[in-house]
Amino acid sequence: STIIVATKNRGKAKEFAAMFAPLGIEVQTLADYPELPDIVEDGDTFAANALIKARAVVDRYGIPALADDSGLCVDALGGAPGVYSARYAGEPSDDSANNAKLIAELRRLGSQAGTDGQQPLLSAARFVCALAYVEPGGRVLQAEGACEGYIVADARGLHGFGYDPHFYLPDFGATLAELAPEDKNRISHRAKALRQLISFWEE
Ligand code: ITT
Ligand code: NA
Repeated sequence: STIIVATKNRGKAKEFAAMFAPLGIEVQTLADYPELPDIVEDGDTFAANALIKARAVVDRYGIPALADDSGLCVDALGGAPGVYSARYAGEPSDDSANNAKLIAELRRLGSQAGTDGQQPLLSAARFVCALAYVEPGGRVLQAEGACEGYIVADARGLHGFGYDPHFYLPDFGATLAELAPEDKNRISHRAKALRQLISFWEE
């Protein structure tokens, strides 16, 4: 079978494709539906934005859709960039500009949250992922997952996307971008949210 994930983010698309593959589910994304107008994500929460994105696809095409709204919440920044993670450094969204702004803000504040071995940690942080699955009849399933870690100044690793090179996991002694994709897809905010969603599906 096939599922439509209402995303234009290639990093997310790749992770969903990998996580759904063992279930025999193929992923389509908005790249396969280019005529859909840009969706205005003006919700206050990840959950609200995920619902907005899923509903836009259901309303337009009359097919079930899954949407992911996610981002990085940094303690020393009072939870920022949060729902603004994609456009932290302005629009259009640009991962390297967002990462540069994140580190510049933490440096400006002189933020420190200790060290892990030799690795200086700038702040505790978490990734959050909200998922919304909406059916044409109106049935809605929502799930959420988080992944705890620390922000580090030096970018490390080539896997993943977005803020991954600056997101350090003490348990692995590595950033999310240094983990093999299959490891990220076991422990990430997105993986946790998807496992929860699947458990709701099975009920
Ligand atoms: P869609 O709305 O089309 O899905 P988007 O990139 O605009 O794509 P969001 O509004 O949910 O998606 O913004 C999420 C931002 O948070 C994204 O730009 C990433 O930089 C960051 N992010 C989310 N999950 C991440 C992850 O697993 N690793 C690194 N950064 C992540
Ligand atoms: Na968003």
